[in-house]
Amino acid sequence: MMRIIFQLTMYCTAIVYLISCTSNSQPTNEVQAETEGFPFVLPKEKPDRPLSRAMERNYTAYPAPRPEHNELYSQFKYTELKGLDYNDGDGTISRRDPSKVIFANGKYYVWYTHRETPTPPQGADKSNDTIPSSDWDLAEIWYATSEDGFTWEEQGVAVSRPPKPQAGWRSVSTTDILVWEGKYYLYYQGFLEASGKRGDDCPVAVSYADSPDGPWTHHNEIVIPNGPEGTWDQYSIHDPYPLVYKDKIYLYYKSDFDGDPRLVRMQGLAIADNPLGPFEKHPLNPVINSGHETTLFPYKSGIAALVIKDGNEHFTVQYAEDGVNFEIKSITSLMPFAAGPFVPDAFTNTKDGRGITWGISHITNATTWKQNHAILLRFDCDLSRDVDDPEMKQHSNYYKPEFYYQHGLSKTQQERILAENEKLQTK
Ligand code: AAL
Repeated sequence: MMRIIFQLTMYCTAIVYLISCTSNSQPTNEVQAETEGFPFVLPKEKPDRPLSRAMERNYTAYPAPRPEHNELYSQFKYTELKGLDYNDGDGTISRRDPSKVIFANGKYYVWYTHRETPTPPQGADKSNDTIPSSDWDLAEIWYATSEDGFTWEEQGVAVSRPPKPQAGWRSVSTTDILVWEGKYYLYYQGFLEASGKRGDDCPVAVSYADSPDGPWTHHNEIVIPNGPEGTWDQYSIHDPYPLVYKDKIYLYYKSDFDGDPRLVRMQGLAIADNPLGPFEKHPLNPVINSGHETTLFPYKSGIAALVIKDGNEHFTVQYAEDGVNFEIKSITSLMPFAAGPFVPDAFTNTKDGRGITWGISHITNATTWKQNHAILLRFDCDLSRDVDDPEMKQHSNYYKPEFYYQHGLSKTQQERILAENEKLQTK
């Protein structure tokens, strides 16, 4: 009897031990995912576990789960250009909206809007044949060259205003360059009235040359016309920006729509086999829902875009595998306005775009609105697959107090706050 009791006790002990062992053992992977926290070391690949939408996106929407490893994330650094004079910033000389930078004849070239007028812009009502309405009214396209990208030598006019009534007789501005089969093409906004008279309305015109130093011949036809009445680009085609992609000319542009003063700015695409057209607008236009000026470059097998300043997706870098369907790849800050990057493979029809590291951008209202004019400056970044600059990948920016206080409240805002305070006190 004693023996039986002993054996039973042993069996029970073994069973209890087995049960306790099972409950203490490591759970399976699935159980682990549900019961344990997200790993301390950020996994490089998307972990096989339930993820919040934010974490899912962090692995699927961006090229890498952290900005340091994201080739399409960068900070932007700025340098004053040497060699360009602005009449002490009195508003009578303006340089703005630079083109892409190209390298030719052993130097860098950039083209831009150049205004030199007896007064700063005075608005549409006061404008006349010599007084500009806006900063880009009564302008010409000029160019400068440089050996290092920091010191620039202005070379003078590239494209002047053609005679009335040709597109651009009032002003030619906001140009960009295409090199195609050994020839050079400058696309630009061709104004037929002073900007601001009705809106900032214009179509796109083009001039061509055998050398980046010109002489430039006006092609006396509009190459990208405004859209039909009632469509998003019926009034303005701004910032024409050509690239060579998929054996064709992919020309991106921006339009203002929805009516002043609620202007919305988005970007479209027009494609051609020939630099002088015909350009066919993409049926999915607008293809970028934000931004202001156009800044794009071949990247891997697609096209990347800096989306700057306006819209829901401002201050993002985006990518379209097919040059059409853009998606956000990074969110950044202090982006260069009207950036014209140096894009070595802009016209090589590449399927392996390498990215960009610098270019020329502009700052508008460089002094005061009374002396309204813009200046050109250099930006640097690391949006390149061939450069690895960890400083450009930092994402905690430190700005001095002055920088913040420059972004102060307006008078109207101060008054609103005062009124709110008074309301509370008199309750
Ligand atoms: C720029 C560009 C176009 C607009 C005006 C001059 O930043 O978007 O060129 O017309 O502003």
